[in-house]
Amino acid sequence: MRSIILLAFFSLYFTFTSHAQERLSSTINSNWLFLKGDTTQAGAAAKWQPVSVPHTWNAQDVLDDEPGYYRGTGWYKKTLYIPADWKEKEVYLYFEGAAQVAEVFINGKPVGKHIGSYTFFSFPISRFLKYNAAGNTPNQLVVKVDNSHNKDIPPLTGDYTFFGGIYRDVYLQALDKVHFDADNHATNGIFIATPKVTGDNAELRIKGAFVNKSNQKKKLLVRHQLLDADGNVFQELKKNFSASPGQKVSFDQELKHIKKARLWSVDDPYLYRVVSTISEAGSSTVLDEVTNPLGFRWFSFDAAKGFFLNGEPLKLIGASRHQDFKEMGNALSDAMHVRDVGLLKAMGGNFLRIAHYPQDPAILQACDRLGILAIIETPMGNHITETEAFAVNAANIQREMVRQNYNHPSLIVWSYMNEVLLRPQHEKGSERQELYFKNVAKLAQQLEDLTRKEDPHRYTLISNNGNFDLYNRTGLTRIPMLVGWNLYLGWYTDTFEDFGAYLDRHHQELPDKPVLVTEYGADADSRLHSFAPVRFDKTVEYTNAFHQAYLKAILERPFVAAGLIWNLAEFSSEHRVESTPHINSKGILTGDRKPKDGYRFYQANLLKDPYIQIGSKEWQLRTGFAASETNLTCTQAVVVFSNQPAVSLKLNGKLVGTASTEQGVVRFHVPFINGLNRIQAYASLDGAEITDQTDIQFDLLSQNLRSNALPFKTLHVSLGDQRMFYDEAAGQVWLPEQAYQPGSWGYVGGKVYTMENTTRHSYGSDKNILGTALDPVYATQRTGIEQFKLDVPAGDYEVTLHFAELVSGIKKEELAYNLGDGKQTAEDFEERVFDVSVNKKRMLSGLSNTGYLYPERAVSSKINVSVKHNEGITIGFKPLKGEAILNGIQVRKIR
Ligand code: GCB
Ligand code: CA
Repeated sequence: MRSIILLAFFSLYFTFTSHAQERLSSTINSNWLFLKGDTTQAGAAAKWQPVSVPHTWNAQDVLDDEPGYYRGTGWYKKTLYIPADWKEKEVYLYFEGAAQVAEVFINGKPVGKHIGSYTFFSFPISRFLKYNAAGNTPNQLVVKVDNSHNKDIPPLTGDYTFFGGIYRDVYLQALDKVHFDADNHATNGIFIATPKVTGDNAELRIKGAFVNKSNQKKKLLVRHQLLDADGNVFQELKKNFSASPGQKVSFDQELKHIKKARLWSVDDPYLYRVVSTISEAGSSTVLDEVTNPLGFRWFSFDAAKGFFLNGEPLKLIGASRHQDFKEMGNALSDAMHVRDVGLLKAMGGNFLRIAHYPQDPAILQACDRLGILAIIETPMGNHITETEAFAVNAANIQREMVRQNYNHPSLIVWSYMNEVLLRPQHEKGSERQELYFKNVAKLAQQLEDLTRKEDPHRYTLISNNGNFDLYNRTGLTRIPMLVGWNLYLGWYTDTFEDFGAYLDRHHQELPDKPVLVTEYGADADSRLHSFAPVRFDKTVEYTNAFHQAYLKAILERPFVAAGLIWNLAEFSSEHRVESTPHINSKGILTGDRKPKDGYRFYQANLLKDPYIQIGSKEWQLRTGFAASETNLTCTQAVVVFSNQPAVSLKLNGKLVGTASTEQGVVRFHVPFINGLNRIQAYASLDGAEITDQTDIQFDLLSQNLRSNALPFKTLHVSLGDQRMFYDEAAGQVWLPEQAYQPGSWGYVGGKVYTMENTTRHSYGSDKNILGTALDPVYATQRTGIEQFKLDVPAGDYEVTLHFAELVSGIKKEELAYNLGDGKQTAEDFEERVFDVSVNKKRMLSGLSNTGYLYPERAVSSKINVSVKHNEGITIGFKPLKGEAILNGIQVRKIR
């Protein structure tokens, strides 16, 4: 271990001595020690864990089923060895992010503090350091990080997990005494704008500052070279300055009439680089050098005609993105960030909303390079705190965001405040609440003014939830240059046909305000399917219909500048308590970035190259009932996504049909057979063909449980449910419930459980059912069930009964996605007690919600049944108090 550190140190040292002039910057991500807990634990006896950054202390918290995650203090420490000749340098520590308050100490002395989880920060540390003498001289770097809730630091609340830790890269930097300003909000001191670009003429303006920390007066040359993509000098700007010891010198240099600049666009994201150097006049020795991206493009938003890039109309279609990954929290490598931008590009998207906070620098770098336009926003949503401290923090974060991301040509919009009136504070309709609204608008105006002053070349935006009147009345639709609506009609409210009407209303009532749909989406649990989808069932099929309707409405309206899917990928939201607890499943990719049908749908609509993909490929095992004893097939839909006009489909080599695509979608009715079903989809393009293929296993069942053709094996039924649920790990498909028919199977009596006392629709209960990963089975229920009957042949069977006490809904005043804490008390539900018998034998006695049936917790019971003759299996439910319930049942023939 020690030798590795020494080696690392020596290589760093030699790199340095051989290029004495350059700014040195390298990550110090390895070999940290971490301690979770408060200060008293940070003493000598404490157990420090070796970690490397990026690191979050909440990675484990997101793996369990229990609600909540650690919000508190974590300590990091690391030993630093500083080369002896860095004495002549200015040394900095640079953090790309730490959540949410970080305090840095070196050798026991406080170096600085940073507030805010999502912006970069840096500190000059020379005066705290001990430099290597003969051997290595250790310096102790300690960082205290705290992600506790703090009423003065945005975000206060939100539908995402506020992971804590040093979750991005950390750099150690050594600068010459003469260097570009490194004390301006962790920027590199250079700010590049293209105030005016047209097809053949461009203007460039480079502002910034440098400092002379040496003890001599210096004559210096500042030079900016514009290099084209091949590294050739395209333009150059230079100027001489003289700087006294300690002086900071600002510059503002302009180049007008740049001819023949190659434009940056989404199809041709041509990038120049600006290499800025400082050297002593008359010397070739470079004292400092930094590089920034440059793209020549111009753009505008028009309230009637939408968005224009380089004078051409461009419908902006894309997605929002959170910065976490399945089971990893937010501590990701750069490669994982970059990959997401690539996935958006590969979808055919051209627009990214960096939501709900600034993200890793790799994101905008990738946008620049791949040709994805972007919105970036500060982390303020749902509500504000009406304190001076909150306003100051919000302004600081805003300023940091703008300065740190200023040079990216892909970035076109600064945003702040997401759905800031979602949780209006104070009593509804009270004067105090009106004052609160005024305070929100006042803060918005301050942030707006600040942003426009910082950057007059980009647009500003506030994103609102779908409460038109409130945002309008409080002035929030007038303050920013652009209005964003996050719309979930057909999901949280109304039907998706109402979506277009909402946009038309905006167009009518705010005809001068360009409008962007900054969010739209619906949960899709890839395990759930339905051939008769309904709102809130979280099936793939409902979400497909939702996206079809939304994309159509967006494309039909030229005044709508942009449509942004919520969300590119499923993300962590610890408070979520639905079919995939702790996860918001609106992503069109899974949390580990596998395509869902939503992604395929957009590919089929947006990609120009020939495209064909079979939908729901992840649904590899299907089940269904044979048409009859002699027709051993079961016809189910298979969806194909393609950008070709017509698509054909074969099943096991035989043509099923050819059909025209509509909105990139075709639905085939496929007669599945028992066993392997090879599905091939293809489209022919002049002479050639594009194809896709998938294998689906089909377990063909018979409704006649005594069928000879298809003898009974197993059955898995989710009660109170009309969906199919694929449990991949168990290799099982749960079927929808049905009423009992003689010769077959099903329930007798009772009704489907629906959540009461709620304004929102749910499918069964929308709570997290603890103790299981099969939430959809347990969250749906038949209440008041009398019997469940199966007319199985003689044999030995295993019957598993699944129960969960589902209680009430969320309180009425709770809003859309704030789903409460999942805790219920005894007053929330009525007592129930019931017995369960199997073939008249009492097997479960006095099952009650004051006993075994804890609220929202999975309970199952396995019973062996011997069926002698033709009596089949009858499970009887006898209520003693309240009603009996059943959530799921599985029956397996043993012999
Ligand atoms: C919204 C929020 C976003 C949520 C989303 C949802 O409006 O802006 O943070 O995640 O809705 O899924 O409910
Ligand atoms: Ca169920």
